[in-house]
Amino acid sequence: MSALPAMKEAWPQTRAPERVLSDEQVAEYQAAGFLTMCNAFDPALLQRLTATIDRLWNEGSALQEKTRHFDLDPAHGPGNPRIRRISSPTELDQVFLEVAFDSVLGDIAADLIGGPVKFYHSKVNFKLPDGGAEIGWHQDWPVFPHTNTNIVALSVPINPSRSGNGCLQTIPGSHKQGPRSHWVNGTYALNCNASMSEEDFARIVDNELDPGDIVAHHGLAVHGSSANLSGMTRTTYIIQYVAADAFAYTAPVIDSCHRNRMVRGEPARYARVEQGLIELPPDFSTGYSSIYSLQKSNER
Ligand SMILES: O=C(O)CCC(=O)C(=O)O
Repeated sequence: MSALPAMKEAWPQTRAPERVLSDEQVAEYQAAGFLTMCNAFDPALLQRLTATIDRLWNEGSALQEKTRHFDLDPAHGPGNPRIRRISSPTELDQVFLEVAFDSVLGDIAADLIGGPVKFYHSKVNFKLPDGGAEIGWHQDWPVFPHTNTNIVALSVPINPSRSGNGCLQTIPGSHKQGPRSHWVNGTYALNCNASMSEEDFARIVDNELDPGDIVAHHGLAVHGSSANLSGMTRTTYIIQYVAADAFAYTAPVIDSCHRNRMVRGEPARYARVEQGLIELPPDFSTGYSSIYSLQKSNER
């Protein structure tokens, strides 16, 4: 793996947000809990990001067991590389930092959050071909609850993301219905499948995207994705941002040396606390395997 440059500690630095979304786009996000932005990502940066992910995939292909960064499918082996996720890629190559902190994504996050923004974590998800990696219905916030729910994930597709290869699916308006339980009979399921109603299923939106597009989803938006039934891996770089005044109650699911670094605006002086009873995830301080492993035994 390439080492992080010595300037890691000095960069990235926060900067003032630039308004990039229209009032209509922000209103759509607030109403639906997600927003698709077509051709919003810089093509040259996307090219560098794609080349770096390809390089990391090749480096990870030689691994025999999972590492802090590489989560491997049980079928992974020599001649059959099956990497499911690269966690915290911002620690592996500067291009991931540039995308998370220094690109339009930081401005989009600031527009959607409506103020100063912190980085929380990031990951590259590989949805492997031939039936790989169905992700059950879930909300992000209950997996890493913060003092308020003003958190947003931005997904950058690296290749076309379609219904047939397991694109992100969202339930419009679900973010307004509050947190759902991610436990089933005392076992942590990391999904809220049990809460899904007929009405939820009837409203599912398939967010079909091309490279260059971006999709944002709110931390309480119920989302998931089907198995990849195509012959090609579906790859997405996902960055989780949180409002500067939101502070985590629990250990991170994905550790990152960049966690809580400011992306846009100044650090908060006060935490904003939303009232309510918060269902906690298990104690992840001793490690989090991956959403794939944790959800494996649960039918969608
Ligand atoms: O990659 C996807 O389709 C969804 C990812 C997701 O929801 C997650 O990793 O929490």
